[in-house]
Amino acid sequence: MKLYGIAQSRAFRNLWMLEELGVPYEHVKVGFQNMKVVDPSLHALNPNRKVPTLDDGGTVLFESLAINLYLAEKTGGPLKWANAAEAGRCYQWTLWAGTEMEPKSQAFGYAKFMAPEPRDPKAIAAAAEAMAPQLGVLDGALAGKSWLAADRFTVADLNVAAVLYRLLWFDGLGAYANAKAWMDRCWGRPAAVKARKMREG
Ligand SMILES: N[C@@H](CCC(=O)N[C@@H](CS)C(=O)NCC(=O)O)C(=O)O
Repeated sequence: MKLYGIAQSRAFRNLWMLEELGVPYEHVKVGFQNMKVVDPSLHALNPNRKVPTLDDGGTVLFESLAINLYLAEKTGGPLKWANAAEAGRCYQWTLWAGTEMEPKSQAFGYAKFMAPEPRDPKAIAAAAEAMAPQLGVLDGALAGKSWLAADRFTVADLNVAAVLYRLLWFDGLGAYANAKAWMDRCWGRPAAVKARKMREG
């Protein structure tokens, strides 16, 4: 199994998943030039010309969060749904992460870490404020619960937490006590710590 994409890209989400599952894989560290992937071998695999891309013995997939659902389905174990209701919640939270949350968390990450310097504190505050509805939903879903889709950590938790990576540097997360405690649980896992080391050094 080959995973294409440097750890500083969304491939990070799949590195975390692969480390959770403990399956053997080859990490092909395809990077960027001016924010574009220029490696022709990647272009041949993925018409979007983006990372991550997974090649599992000829099963070639793009979309980081879908790759994690595939890895859960293929490998099984506690990160996979155990019944239809858990499956529904894993798909629900994964799609929520990609559609409702990611545009907001990406905007926050851009304002805080990637916008040209000097970075505008007002833009950072506005991006943080824009996340409030979604963080409220997440916080409410976690009231009285440790995990999103089941009574254990699953791919749903991993996909949502991974989309919230930049919020590890969001001071305001403390206002959402359930979500903050859940983030701490997710990111305290040994596989998460290992994936962060790959990304952050
Ligand atoms: N929705 C896709 C987004 C993939 C994506 O935008 N990847 C970035 C790196 S994190 C990329 O390859 N960008 C190159 C480009 O936009 O040309 C996913 O989650 O996998």
